[in-house]
Amino acid sequence: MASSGSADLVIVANRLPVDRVTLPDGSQEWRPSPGGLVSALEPIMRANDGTWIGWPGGTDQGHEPFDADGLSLVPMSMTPQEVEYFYEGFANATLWPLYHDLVAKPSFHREWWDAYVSVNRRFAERAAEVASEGATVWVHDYQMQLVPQMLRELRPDLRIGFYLHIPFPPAELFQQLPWRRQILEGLLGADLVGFQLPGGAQNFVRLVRQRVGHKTHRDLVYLPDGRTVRAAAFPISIDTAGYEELARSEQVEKRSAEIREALGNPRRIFLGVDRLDYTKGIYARLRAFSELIIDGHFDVEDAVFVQVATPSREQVEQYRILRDDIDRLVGHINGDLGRIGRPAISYLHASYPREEMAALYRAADIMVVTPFRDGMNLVAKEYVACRYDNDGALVLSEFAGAAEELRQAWLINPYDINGMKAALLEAYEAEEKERSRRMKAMRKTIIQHDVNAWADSFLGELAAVRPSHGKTVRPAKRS
Ligand code: GDG
Repeated sequence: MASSGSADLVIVANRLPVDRVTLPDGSQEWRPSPGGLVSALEPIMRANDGTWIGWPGGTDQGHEPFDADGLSLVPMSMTPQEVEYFYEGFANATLWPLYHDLVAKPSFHREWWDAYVSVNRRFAERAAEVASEGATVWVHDYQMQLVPQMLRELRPDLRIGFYLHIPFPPAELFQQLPWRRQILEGLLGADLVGFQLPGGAQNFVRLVRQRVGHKTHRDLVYLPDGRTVRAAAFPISIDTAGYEELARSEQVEKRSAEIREALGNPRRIFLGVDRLDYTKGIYARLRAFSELIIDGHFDVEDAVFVQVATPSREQVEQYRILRDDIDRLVGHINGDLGRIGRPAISYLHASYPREEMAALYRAADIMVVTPFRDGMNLVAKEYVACRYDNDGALVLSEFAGAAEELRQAWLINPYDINGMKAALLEAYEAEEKERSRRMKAMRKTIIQHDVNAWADSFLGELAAVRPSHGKTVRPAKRS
């Protein structure tokens, strides 16, 4: 057994919650990249002397552990070849499309798999070094699926949880993976395996029974060594109160009015916010919107579409192809339908601060979220959190995890362009009373199920899986 460190709670994720940025004078510093996950885990990290292990991006070597704002961070280096084989390759060109219903074709390469194994091993070894005796280690997402088993072999004293942020595919698709058994065994190193939806947990248990041959009963897997692994759904959420507070700020209110003004004060503003990813259905939604103009339902004076597409995974070929496709489509639509000073689509290929996102959510009358497959989709929840006025309409794909909770959205099938057009038009024409009825109900859901409830529920269940084992994670002190 490796000698133990001092952290009672260890988070293992592909990325650290900070980015390495180069300043104008050439010097470098760490800058927090505050996402939902960090704000959810931060209070628990503080209450438990937690440590976060992850890659800070880039290929600099020899990073040292450091503290940022009281959080203890352990940066993991990657070589250029690991970035290519492990990150861009196996994680984002094999697993990502395979786990998203084959929206794109996954590539299988043996040397990518080898890099996946060795990077997972390095992360597991580092976690084994920093975790204290009986500590809790929470491993995150599809890039790290072998870590639970590798870590268990090094440190059987640990309580290990794993959470998958993306969908877990049905057996019919997962079966294609040449290394399917290794991935299942990797995950079985955890005491609790968490998924966004019950369907993902069921797919996993069924595959374990069929492919690994372990006995299972409902959400439990019985291993030959006497351990029990539980697989269950923990739908992730957002810092609802934090978003609402931001949305209510004077600065955001002012900026949201400026955005409407800059767009020419149209009657309705449609909005899309996504990483530029082929799973998000950006192309189909822009086509649907443009066809509503062509069909004469409204004009560019009545309605415009703002699409924020945050740059993502730009070294991966399918993402470059997607970017070109969207560039061409937007050019085409604006060329055909726009007027001077009035493009039909305002397309922004950029990343913005959180305040700007909140201002956009405030300015948008119709939020359009149309993924072909999405684990949850936090954008949908963020929009609802910002609509404290109980106004605004959400058009949401049935294939986003969020659709299981946000039942009052205008639900659509993104493969059905006519159906999507009909829903966009309905949302466009909806009376205030109807919008408010739906928004109120959705707000109630996300106020109750926020990201703190998510983290508490996962860690609570993890402690319950093996109650007699390990230390108990102290609850966060929240105001
Ligand atoms: C994965 C799963 C699951 C986007 N552009 C900017 C920006 N964002 C923020 C959004 C939101 C987050 O990024 C995106 O989260 P999503 O959930 O929508 O999608 P993925 O990135 O694919 O996330 C997904 C999630 O993990 C969590 O488990 O829901 O299904 O695919 O928070 O606001 N934020 C800022 N500027 C931007 O330009 N500040």
